[in-house]
Amino acid sequence: MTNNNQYKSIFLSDIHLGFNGCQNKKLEKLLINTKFENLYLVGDIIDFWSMEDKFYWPDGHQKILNIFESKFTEGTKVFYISGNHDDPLRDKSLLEKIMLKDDMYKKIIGLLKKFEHKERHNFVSDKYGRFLILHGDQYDAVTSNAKWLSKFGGMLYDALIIINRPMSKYLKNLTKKIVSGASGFQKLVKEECQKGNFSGLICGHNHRPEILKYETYIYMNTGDWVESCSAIVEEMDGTFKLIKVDENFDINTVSTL
Ligand SMILES: [Mn+2]
Repeated sequence: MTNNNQYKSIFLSDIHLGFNGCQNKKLEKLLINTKFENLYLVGDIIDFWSMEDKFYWPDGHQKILNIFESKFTEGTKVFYISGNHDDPLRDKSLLEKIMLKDDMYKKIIGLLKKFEHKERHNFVSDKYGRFLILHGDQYDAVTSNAKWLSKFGGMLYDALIIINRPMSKYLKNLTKKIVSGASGFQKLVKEECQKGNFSGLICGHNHRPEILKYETYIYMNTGDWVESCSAIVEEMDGTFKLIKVDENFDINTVSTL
């Protein structure tokens, strides 16, 4: 543990529960050792795409949802901001269709329905002002225009992660590069902030954890729980930190804002 373990807010994305590459044990360690008033789930928490290809739902993955539920019962505010892999949560008819397929889906979705759901959330930080929270796939032209290509990239990645981790990391970056192209992401962040009068953006999606400043705009990416095992936290004094659970299950601070 780095310092104290009481946070105002914690931001998690790309957990990919339901995918066998998810490092749920490390996340469990973080969750049971920290307290927080607000929990922001920034998309791709459940990997419905992977579960559709091959149904997978071990107890350890259910346990993560149970921890979220008990934190909620104890008074933590939980905001679920949907991503592309949990897109049934964006579409009622898709959600109803999926619930008919397996009772486990019913159980999972029933639990998630307790939380507040949205695709974009306005977050106010005492120290830095207004932030836009969204998953990030909204900026990924190919994901919305041709879901199959992005899905293919995902499948390729899922297959490779089992064979070779460093290689899969390289390929993930490569497929993301093809998918998102040189989209001028920083320009996009700036435009989005100017449009909505935000100080910055908090997202996930590309599995690259970072805290960046572009001109006066702040960009924070929570990373993922497949490879980086990282989260963004807001301290009680308003400081933001990027934290990471390492191979020894120790929690370290990577960068601070
Ligand atoms: Mn995503």
